[in-house]
Amino acid sequence: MKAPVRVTVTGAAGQIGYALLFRIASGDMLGADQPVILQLLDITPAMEALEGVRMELDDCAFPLLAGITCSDDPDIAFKDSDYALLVGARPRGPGMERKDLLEANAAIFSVQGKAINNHASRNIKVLVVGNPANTNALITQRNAPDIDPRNFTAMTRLDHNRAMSQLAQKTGTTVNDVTNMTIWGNHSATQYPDLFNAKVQGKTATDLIEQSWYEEDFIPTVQQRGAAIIKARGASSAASAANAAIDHMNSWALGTPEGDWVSMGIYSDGSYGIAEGLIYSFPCTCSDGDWQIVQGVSIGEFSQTKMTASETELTEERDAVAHLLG
Ligand code: NAX
Repeated sequence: MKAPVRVTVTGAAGQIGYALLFRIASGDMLGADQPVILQLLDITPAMEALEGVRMELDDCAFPLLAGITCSDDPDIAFKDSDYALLVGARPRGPGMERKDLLEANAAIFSVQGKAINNHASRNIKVLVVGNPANTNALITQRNAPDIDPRNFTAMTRLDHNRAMSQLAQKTGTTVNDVTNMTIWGNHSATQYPDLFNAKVQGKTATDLIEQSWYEEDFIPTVQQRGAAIIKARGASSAASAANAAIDHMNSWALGTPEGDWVSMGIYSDGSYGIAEGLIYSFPCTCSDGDWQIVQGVSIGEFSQTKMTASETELTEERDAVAHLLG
């Protein structure tokens, strides 16, 4: 058995946390041979609820769970952390403008970035789930200057998985037949799910569906799926978001299958003309615990317009929180 690794989860007392922690502890994220120590962070008023989650984790008697700490102090929760899933965020309150939301979250993620910089493993892999995920990841990264910017990522895997299911259902196949899906850009309504490069049983997806379905049905369905779930369930997606976080970390740590790729919000190196330093979702392959942007994906005019619109939105978000970027 390997030595345990430390996994920090923030917002651990929330609904995504509840769907996430048990799967990390059972080995779904890092494999059945990798023990984990969970370092759970939430805010002070949530400590009692978090204690209840800890009791339930204990009661599962997970063989891979080598320890649990609960804290409201980021300096403790990020100590020597090898993996961090930043789920806790400030939700949009009544009357709150988008700028207020960005600012409230920027304050949280700048504190956590500093705690990571000061206390975490130098090789920590960070996934930001809490919204606005890409910009929160940017703020975290910029406040952790001693850590490689490649180690900070944002989650677009839920959008990726949603797009795979929608395409499989439309083409009468299963998700096992769908490969090479890409979500470009921001985890927001400007995200662009790309079917020109996606494949179904090895065939180009856009050859199998009508352009009108793609533009009028598929793209809005994927972009608005979160809102549809809130409307139906009366609460935002939790189990599927937790599942996507598990998938993201699993791909990053253990690799992607030959010939396929995944979508990850990562530090742009300028590939595809996207401004360097933005956290932008690209098609990525992973191996040896590292990601690479897939190069040479074909981009037509339709794709380019949508990719640029999402880049513009991310640039505006970045500029709105410029004073907190460290
Ligand atoms: P909940 O409100 O159920 O839980 C959030 C938890 O975070 C609470 O326990 C709260 O006390 C805690 N928290 C707040 N501020 C904190 C801080 N400074 N430090 C530590 N913990 C803190 O929300 P939940 O449904 O779990 O969603 C969490 C976040 O995920 C939200 O920002 C949500 O918008 C985002 N999502 C992101 C998705 C993605 O694809 N990237 C999809 C799902 C989800 O909507």
